[in-house]
Amino acid sequence: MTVQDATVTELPTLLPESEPFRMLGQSPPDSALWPRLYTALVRGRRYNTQATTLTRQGRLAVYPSSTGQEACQVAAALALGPRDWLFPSYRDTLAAVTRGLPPAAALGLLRGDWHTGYDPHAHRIAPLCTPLATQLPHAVGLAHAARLRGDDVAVLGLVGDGGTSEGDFHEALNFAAVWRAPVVFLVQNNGWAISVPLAKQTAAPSIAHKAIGYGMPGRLVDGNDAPAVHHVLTEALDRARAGGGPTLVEALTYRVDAHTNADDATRYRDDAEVAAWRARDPLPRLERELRRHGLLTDDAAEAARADAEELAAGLRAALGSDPPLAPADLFAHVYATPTPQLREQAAGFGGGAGGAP
Ligand SMILES: Cc1ncc(C[n+]2csc(CCOP(=O)(O)OP(=O)(O)O)c2C)c(N)n1
Ligand SMILES: [Mg+2]
Repeated sequence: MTVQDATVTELPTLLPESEPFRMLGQSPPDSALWPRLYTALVRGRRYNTQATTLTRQGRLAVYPSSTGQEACQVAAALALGPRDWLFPSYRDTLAAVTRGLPPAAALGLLRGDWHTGYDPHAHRIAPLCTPLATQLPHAVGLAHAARLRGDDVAVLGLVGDGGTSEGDFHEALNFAAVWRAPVVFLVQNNGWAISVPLAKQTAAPSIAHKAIGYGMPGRLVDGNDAPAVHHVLTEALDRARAGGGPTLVEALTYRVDAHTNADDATRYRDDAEVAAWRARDPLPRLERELRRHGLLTDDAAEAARADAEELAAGLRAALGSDPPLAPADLFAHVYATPTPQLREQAAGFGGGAGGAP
């Protein structure tokens, strides 16, 4: 086969959709999965509002809310099998919680703890990653190692639209395709990288199109349609596990809140834009569809709300008390063999000779 033949015969299967893939209002509902997605969305929305409130009370240092993006978060978590791995960014605490991480543990890092706050191996969730896109080469490495060992594991790496401009994104996708690593990349394209709009980030027709250059399929999906995101990710993860290699998925969504509680989004975006996206809120969209098909009763909706309130109360209780701290930890893990200066400082600190904070 010549290069030209390959282009003609294989490109159509690689090209992403021109319109985002959707299921709400278009596909018959899955009566087991869709209500499950709904309950997770209700919990997710409450988790986001509660965590943001905790920043205002000084109980949490910072919180990058995923309000508006919950469909991506819960669909990502629920598409993974128990043996799979999740590689989240700082905005993906909700995906981690939906995967089963205790809600307060997911906030350890954002609370200012010096370590991740949970055991990544126990939960198969890598540490929430703040340096943009650096989680992706790690995701590929784990996926490639699993494949070499013959482990039946797929890996899902999450990244934002801004993160796709990083070298790590390129390196991760390039190696993933060359090695046919069992990894799926989910770009949550929320249109903004803090105050930088997508138009200043890339001139590509879509982020999903970038897949073609790496030699993997690209999918474009409505990121506010939880069943659609779940469907596309499940398909890609199954393909990865079956040895079919990586997939790049772009989910179109919107961050309704500011970048974090420390950001003022009114300085760079219009209220009209936010209002337009609020009208596409993933939660009422799924709720309407479930009710239309008789898959959600008032009692079930109330039970979901009560469950979400319980989650929020648990979070308040967990973050309302100060964690026990060992001040000498400041000196641990700095060097394998502490320097004389560190030893001196540690001794002064312990003795209270001007070293105490
Ligand atoms: C390597 C690196 N450069 C810069 C930053 C500062 N920074 C933090 S968030 C952010 C914007 C990221 O936008 P995007 O990838 O779209 O994710 P979103 O916040 O929208 O979820 C930037 C530039 C960083 N964390 N890491
Ligand atoms: Mg973004």
